[in-house]
Amino acid sequence: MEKQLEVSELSNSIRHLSSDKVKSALLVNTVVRGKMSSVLRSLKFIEVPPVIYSQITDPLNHPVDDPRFTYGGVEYSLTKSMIFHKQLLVKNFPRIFTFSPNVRLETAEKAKTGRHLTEFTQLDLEVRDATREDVMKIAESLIRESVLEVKLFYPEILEKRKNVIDIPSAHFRKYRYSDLRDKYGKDFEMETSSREKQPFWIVDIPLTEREFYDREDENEPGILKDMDLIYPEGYGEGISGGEREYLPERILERIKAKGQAPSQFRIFTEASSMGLVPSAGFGIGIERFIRYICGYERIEDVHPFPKIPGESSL
Ligand code: ASN
Repeated sequence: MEKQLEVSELSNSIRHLSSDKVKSALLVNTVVRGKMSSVLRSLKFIEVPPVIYSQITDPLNHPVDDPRFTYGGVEYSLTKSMIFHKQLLVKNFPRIFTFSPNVRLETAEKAKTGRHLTEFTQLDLEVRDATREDVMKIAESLIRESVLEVKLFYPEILEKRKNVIDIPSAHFRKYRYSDLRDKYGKDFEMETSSREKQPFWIVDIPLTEREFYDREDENEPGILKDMDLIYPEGYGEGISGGEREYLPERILERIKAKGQAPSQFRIFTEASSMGLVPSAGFGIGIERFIRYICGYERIEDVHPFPKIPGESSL
């Protein structure tokens, strides 16, 4: 018999969904999603529907269980990110966004970080002919405008979040990946996150640390034109994105360089030979952003039905 929620776990789950923390988080969630949509609409983005399952999805750069199922004799995965669908769409629709539900069955030890849910939503966007710097500006304005909106509607939620209220109107600081790693060693990301007071960018991430689809810098082989946004005060990573590889022969090379089987990405590589366009984009994890705004220790307090790595959930 497969495991099911125990009665005590069920009553904890029911208690959790009516907690004050979840209530505040849902208020912030409503404001943030509304504001992000309206900022993007004003920038002439169109909203596309999410893809929940597909024959192709993001391979990610770290191991997770891959929930697959067969339907009509065809094997599908649940979406880990809509990166490939964004690259296909952006050819016809130059500015797109979607609130994309993702499932990533992380290993149980990820529960310790306080920032991993195995089911979450990212606001995923892509812009045709854009540079990394163009989309970084969009991300900064989404964050700033959302915080201002939360402050307007629910100032009491931000009462103890002085650093959030002070989010700068100028650009966030930018660090090169190699500089931080040289200075702080292996755990540089969390180390810097704990030291900083404001969100900051990490740029120029090495090719070995990322998926095959981010574009290599022509002037700096081995380094990608990509970025992560890291929240301060130890909240960790909140956005990742970059410029994309769009040339079919280079996509294939990059898949092979990662030691991945090209057959796994056949649909995408075939689609790429029908013509992709240059683009840049990113995804911002909604629950992580709300956790940072609300100042919660653990991400599960953001969601009424949190899926915690390794745990049985409602
Ligand atoms: N959404 C991210 C991007 O656009 C990819 C990801 O979530 N892994 O780069």
